[in-house]
Amino acid sequence: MSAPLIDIAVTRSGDDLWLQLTLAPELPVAGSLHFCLARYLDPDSLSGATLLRQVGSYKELKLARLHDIAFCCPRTPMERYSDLPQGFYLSHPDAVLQPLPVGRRDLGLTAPPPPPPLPQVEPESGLVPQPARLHRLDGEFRLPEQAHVCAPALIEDLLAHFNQLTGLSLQQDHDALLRLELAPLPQEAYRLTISPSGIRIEAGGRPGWRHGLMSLAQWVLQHGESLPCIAVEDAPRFGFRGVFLDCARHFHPVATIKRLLEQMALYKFNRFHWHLTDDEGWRLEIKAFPALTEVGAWRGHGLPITPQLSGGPAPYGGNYSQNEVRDIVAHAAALGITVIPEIDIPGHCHAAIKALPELLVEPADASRYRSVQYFEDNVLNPALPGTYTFLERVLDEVCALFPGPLIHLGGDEVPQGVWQESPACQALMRQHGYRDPKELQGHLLRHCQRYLAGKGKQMIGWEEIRHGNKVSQEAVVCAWTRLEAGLEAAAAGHPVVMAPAQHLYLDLAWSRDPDEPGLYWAGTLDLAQVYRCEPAPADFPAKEQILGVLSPLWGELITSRERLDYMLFPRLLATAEVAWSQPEHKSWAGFCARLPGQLQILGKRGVRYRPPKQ
Ligand code: TNX
Repeated sequence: MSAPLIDIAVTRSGDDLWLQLTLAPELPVAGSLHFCLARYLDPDSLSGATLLRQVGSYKELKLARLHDIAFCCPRTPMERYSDLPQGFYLSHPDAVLQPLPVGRRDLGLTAPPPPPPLPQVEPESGLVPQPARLHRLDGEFRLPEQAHVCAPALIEDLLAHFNQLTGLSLQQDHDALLRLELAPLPQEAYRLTISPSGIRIEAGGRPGWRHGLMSLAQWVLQHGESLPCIAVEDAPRFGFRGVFLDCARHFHPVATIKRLLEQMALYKFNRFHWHLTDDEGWRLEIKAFPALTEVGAWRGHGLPITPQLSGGPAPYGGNYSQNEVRDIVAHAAALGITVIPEIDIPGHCHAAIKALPELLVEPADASRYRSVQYFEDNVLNPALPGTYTFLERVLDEVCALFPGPLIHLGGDEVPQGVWQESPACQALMRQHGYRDPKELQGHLLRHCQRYLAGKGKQMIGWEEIRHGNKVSQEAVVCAWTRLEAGLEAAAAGHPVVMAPAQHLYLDLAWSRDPDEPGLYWAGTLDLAQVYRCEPAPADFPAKEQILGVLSPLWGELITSRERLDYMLFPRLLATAEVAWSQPEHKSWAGFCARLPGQLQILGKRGVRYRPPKQ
């Protein structure tokens, strides 16, 4: 570690937060100090420097020959170490950049009392998610490393994944010990029987066989070659069992995504919601607009997109080429997973706007707004022809790349005040008799919904796509602020995916311990809280509108694969059970008993899960 050059101290005054930054005496205090902090810095409160720029989490302060700087972030708590500012550097007038290692970081926090421990239960081998029925049978079956499998169809790819997970080398051939058979069962249902004479998996086709093989893989990974005999009958509660990964805030390489897809298949997830664009980065290659990734995928000192989040002067970013996307889509398909791409519009578009200002900016627009994450130029303008050119060309390529039926268009967190001083928007509102600027959002999304429909695709979006009341009922709504938003959308006739932050946002911190990284705007999330999620209450009349559940991992703090594993596991196992198992088959104590066996599987596969301590 290099010697610290900056100290940070944090104090609270009522609801407000004050930060003091102390630069080491040997530093020349001329030029600018740059850092990232996901809070709004009140410019009027600043002493010891002046604010030059504030864009999202990025701040640039002009130094005033003083070593002590202080400022206030109104009404925003700072309750854990992952909230602290990061990526400090100085830029001097002669353009030299100097990273500043941080020393003392004083949050003045005391750890809260530890949460209740997990229930004391005898560990037992089992499956996650819990199947509808699992009976122990007498005897054992020895599965040799090189057994044969017979099936009424080619299943080499299913076996390849099974072999990769278990380390066995099963092959499709005659004289089989493992038989896959067709049976008149629903899509994803399966029966798995391990008897002393062999193994049989019955299903209506590949989805069911795959799930049966995944259950078998979990059994093999817990028992080795001598498998206790069992009979499993199983079928999912929901058809939509999704995991969401934000690759915009921090970029994750293709290998990390493939690895996540493999873990998802092991726990019977079947939808991967891929968040590809946001304020801090545009990750998808679009041939019609190379600038989207050449400019929009990179942030750093002196670039059109400033440093963000974890910050620092060096260029940071990356994008997925269309070939890489096809590779990921094919890998997912082979694992029974459909990829749902998200192009987040009209808000969360800072990176796109910086990449294509000539198409996306109306020079005469004098509207003033600030997004939840402190961007002041991150919303597309629904009255500009360029917006439609941009979206249609992007959607053309997105639809060609992603064969699944659903395309996610975001729709979330459009800030107040946007469009109000835009002459083009005012004219559009007059033309259509719109009274509320929210109708402009509906206007744009309805256009996109129809455009997608013309290509045989269905729109899906966050709960705010209902704002302005223009998008039709066919649009799938993802409820995120609270469960009730999903129930309301379902009652209004939309198909709904439940992703209530209070239960399923895996970017939330595990506990109130200030050392636990994570966000906490919707509380903290221990394993029990995830497990308790009930996405379709028994007495809710429009239950059939609820397609299933989605567990999001937003990426503001996901700077590495280790952090990704830590936030996801083992919480994702609880989500898997929420998505797959009928409420009457769920049991918190039962889940805790099956957990040690599963953690062993994760450990063997190199997953850096958070050891359960609640
Ligand atoms: C809300 S959920 C957001 C994201 C953030 C997330 C952090 C949603 C549709 N929008 O932009 O990353 O909270 O938890």
